[in-house]
Amino acid sequence: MRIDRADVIVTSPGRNFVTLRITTGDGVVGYGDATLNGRELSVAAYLRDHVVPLLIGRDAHRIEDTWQYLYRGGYWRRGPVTMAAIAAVDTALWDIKAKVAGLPLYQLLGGASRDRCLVYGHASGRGIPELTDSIREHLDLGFRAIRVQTGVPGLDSVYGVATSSAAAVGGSARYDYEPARRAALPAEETWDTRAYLRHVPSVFEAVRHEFGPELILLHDAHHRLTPIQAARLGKSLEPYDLFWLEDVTPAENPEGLRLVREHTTTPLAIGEVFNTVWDYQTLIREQLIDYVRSPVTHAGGITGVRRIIDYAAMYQVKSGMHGPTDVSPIGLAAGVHLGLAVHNFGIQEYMLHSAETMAVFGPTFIFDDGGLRPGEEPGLGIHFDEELAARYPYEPAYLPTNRLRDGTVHDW
Ligand code: KDG
Ligand code: MG
Repeated sequence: MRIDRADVIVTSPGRNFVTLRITTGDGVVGYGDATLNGRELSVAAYLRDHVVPLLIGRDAHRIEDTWQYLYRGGYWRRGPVTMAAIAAVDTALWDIKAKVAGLPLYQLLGGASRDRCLVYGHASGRGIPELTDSIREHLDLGFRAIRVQTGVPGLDSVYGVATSSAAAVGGSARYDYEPARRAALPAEETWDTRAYLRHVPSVFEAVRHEFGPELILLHDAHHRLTPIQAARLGKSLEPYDLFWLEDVTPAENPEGLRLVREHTTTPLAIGEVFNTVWDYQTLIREQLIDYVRSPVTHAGGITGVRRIIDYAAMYQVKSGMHGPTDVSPIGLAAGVHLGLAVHNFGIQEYMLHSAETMAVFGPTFIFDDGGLRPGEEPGLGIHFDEELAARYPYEPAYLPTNRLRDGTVHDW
């Protein structure tokens, strides 16, 4: 079964997405997600100019060989652009293989290990009353696990906090947080670590007081702390029993998590910006983390992320795949198939795509009972509407940047 065509589609139904469509000689079509938030066109060019020509004529069934060929054969390994491009090829080939087999993809990955993948949604508020409303709205939607982010007194805008509440937006519009803003240049935010560290424990105290001990709560520190600051945060949040505390320190310093681990029993998640199993080697082997965050889209596809999750399993570390709106419904569907199959699934992030996005991608996954199920159609379960996609051309959009009060650039 030879690959006949591979096409890169950039569409922007509310936000930008990069999709790879692979077509075999006998007309089987597979889709993969290659969206890299704020750097979309770099992956589109990498695919179009350097990967698509290598795919034509290859056997579509040779997924592992194609993965190794693109990974090792490129010489310039790893990195977000390369690994998002490989992810798209890998996902599209798994989609094709499952369609040819006449089975939903999770069946080829070993079959279901559970009924559904538990998901967490994003609640946020500029202050506690808005946050409380947002948590209630998520509970009404059926979420059983909720990420909590709030404004910090003295800071105008903070990562993870929606600028308008559900009541203000209404209808089918998304009201949770969308980090990339459509503009020619990135927005700049101001950050104050001391103000943040003082404020966050009081937020979780208020949330536990209002919602009780059962509700599953998570929090994302978004790479901004030093190890000792992260240790203090983890310790101060212990009374509120978090499911996880995410990305406390930047990705470049994995050893820093040793210090964090020595000081706190709050579970730690990391890895949404990691691309390969090797990025996790120290963290998993030394049991410095509890959840691996790589999604299929950014770490080499089903093949790459399966390697990470299988390695993590040896150390009782579980999956917690990234699922923001910048992972397209294709990437999310792939994560749900994989999550349903692996034994050491932990939780899946589910940030809800807009109605426009869902209309373009047509995913068959089902959200019910606090979890996602992939559906039973052969393949990934994606009905991509190319005519509709063409009506939404690319628009520049960037993630914000961050500066300390004295003007120093800080991790965002
Ligand atoms: O593109 C970057 C976002 O996906 C990221 O900021 C979201 O941290 C994030 C999360 O946990 O969803
Ligand atoms: Mg995160």
